[in-house]
Amino acid sequence: MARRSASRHSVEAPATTGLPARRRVSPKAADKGGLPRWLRLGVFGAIVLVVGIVAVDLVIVRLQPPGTPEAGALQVHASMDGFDPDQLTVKAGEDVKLQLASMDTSMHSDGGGWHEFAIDALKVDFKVGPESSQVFSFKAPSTPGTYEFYCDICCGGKENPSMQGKLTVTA
Ligand SMILES: [Cu+2]
Repeated sequence: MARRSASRHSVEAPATTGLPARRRVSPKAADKGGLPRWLRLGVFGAIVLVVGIVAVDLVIVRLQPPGTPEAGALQVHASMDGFDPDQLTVKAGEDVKLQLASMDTSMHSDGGGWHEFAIDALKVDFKVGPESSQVFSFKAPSTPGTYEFYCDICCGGKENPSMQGKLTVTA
């Protein structure tokens, strides 16, 4: 009995001392390599804060029209969502001033933030660059009716424009 336990001891002893030793080493290494819990929480909080600020900033930039609206000019905002407004009304024969603004950034792969306001029947073709606006003018036709305007630059193009609207010419 005594011999057996002694021999068991001598056999098991290296194994038992070996295992805890290995276990003890790995947590120590992890503690040294990793950051303290409070610091990890702090870094996470800082990232959440920065991402939040950037998101709010992007929303504010999108809500603000690029450029100052010019008095007496019809305001048309163009973006990948379409024209805003997409219905315009003018008087026959009127000299129309139209301020076209692109609300999109140059980061857009589809057209690089450029948009167009074109009316084929009136030979109107205005283009505006990303996050900017420009005032254009054209003469409304003398005959009342409806004319379609569209953007040929972004998704769909001229054949199947996703950006289109109607210009109504009243008497
Ligand atoms: Cu467009």
